[in-house]
Amino acid sequence: MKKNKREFPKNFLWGDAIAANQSEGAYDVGEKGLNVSDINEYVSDIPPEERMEGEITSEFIEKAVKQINDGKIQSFPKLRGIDFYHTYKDDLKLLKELGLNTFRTSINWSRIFPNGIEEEPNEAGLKFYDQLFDEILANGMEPMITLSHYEMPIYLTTHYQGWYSREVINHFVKYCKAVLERYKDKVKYWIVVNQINLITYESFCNIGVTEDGVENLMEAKYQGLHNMMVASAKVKEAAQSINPDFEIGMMVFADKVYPASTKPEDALGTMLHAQMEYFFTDVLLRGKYPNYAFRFFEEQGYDIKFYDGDEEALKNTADFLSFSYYYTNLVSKESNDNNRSILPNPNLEASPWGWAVDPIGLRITLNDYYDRYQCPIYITENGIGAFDTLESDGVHDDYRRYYYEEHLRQVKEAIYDGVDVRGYYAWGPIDIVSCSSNEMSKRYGFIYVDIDDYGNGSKKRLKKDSFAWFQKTIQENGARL
Ligand code: BGP
Repeated sequence: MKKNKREFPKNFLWGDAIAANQSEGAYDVGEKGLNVSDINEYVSDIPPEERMEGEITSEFIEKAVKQINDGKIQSFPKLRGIDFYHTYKDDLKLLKELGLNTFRTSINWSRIFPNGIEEEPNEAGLKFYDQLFDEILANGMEPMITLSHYEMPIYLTTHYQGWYSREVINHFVKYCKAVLERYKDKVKYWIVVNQINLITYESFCNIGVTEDGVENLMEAKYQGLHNMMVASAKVKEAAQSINPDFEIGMMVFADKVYPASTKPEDALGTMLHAQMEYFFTDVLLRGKYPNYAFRFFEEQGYDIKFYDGDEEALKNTADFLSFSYYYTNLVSKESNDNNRSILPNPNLEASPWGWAVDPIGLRITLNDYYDRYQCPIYITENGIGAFDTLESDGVHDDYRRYYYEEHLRQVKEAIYDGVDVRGYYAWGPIDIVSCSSNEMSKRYGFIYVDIDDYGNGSKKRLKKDSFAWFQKTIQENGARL
């Protein structure tokens, strides 16, 4: 009888992930345009658990753009990031020392097409990524590159309503073709859209739809997501003819939920919630809308328009599934009725931002996805954001080591279960600006970066205690986990 191995495969990808918009800074260098993340403001006087991106109006966008153009940039941390645009050589050296054999980042769409609508790509932007990818490769890491990680040019949101507009599909495909062609000999692994399923929060950065001029915002967002999925499938088709060896992946935020009680009604609510999370993986990995989605849209009163050629385009399915995993939640019948919201799990500890720590949930998630799709899986984000304290003798982040140890143990269990996990990317190896709360204080790195929420600090990099632990874990290929 065949036996599954309780060990990480020899060619396992040990990686770390960041995104251009949270790290590069240099917002006005090389003719870059502003993007959807650049205008995210850091607001200090709200509690951590409420610091999640809400809806954004065009009034807010106009005000933010004006402030930025007037040079009042202090409260927009993503304009600064950690200055990775200028420090990437030294930062990558540290990541090489950490022992990574792969590194994930994104191409900042607005560096390549500053407004999104130009005919030709911006050479200065293309050159930057030539140098960055060369450096990643020179440090012995396989690049895994995200084409869209919340970096849509802001112009496409103010003039087109983001992904709600069909024209944005063409602009996105044009951008993707330009970079796939340019980097075809440097990058093999691509993720088309980061966390494509985020519809309730981080949704402006994901979909770029504002409340203005749309009758029903949720319907417009689902239409935007439909357009994004069609675009993703078109990019897959184009990529295949640019380089047949490309591996083109899709990515979701793994929103694992458990029933809030043993009541069958809550189990049903959980199933319905999970279905509309699977919706995105079902479409992009199976090539068509699942039947349950039609009932959901009908009951919500959303009319999602399919255009000529959409059904055919969606048949270009992704080569692999990748997901981010941070926490799990509970669902009851009522919470699901009430706009599919989620409830905290009293059995789990949560971070100050309310993200429940649930390593076992990662094993369950891996098995669920693999049972459903039977395709290669990459965990492209997993990590814990914390308030780290810089002491005179360093940052003692035992909680981070504990988090990774427990989660990686569950990855190993899933491998023993027979799941085809090909890679694991910790989020993020080096402190960067938080995606959802736009602060530096929510730190994820194995490397501390001396910058505060307002951009003050020496920018110095310093290894935290968890650095040595992760380095050893990679060296041993996870043998001691
Ligand atoms: C995901 C995003 C990342 C990242 C991570 C952690 O949603 O893809 O960009 O930042 O979450 O989130 P946060 O930075 O909000 O803690």
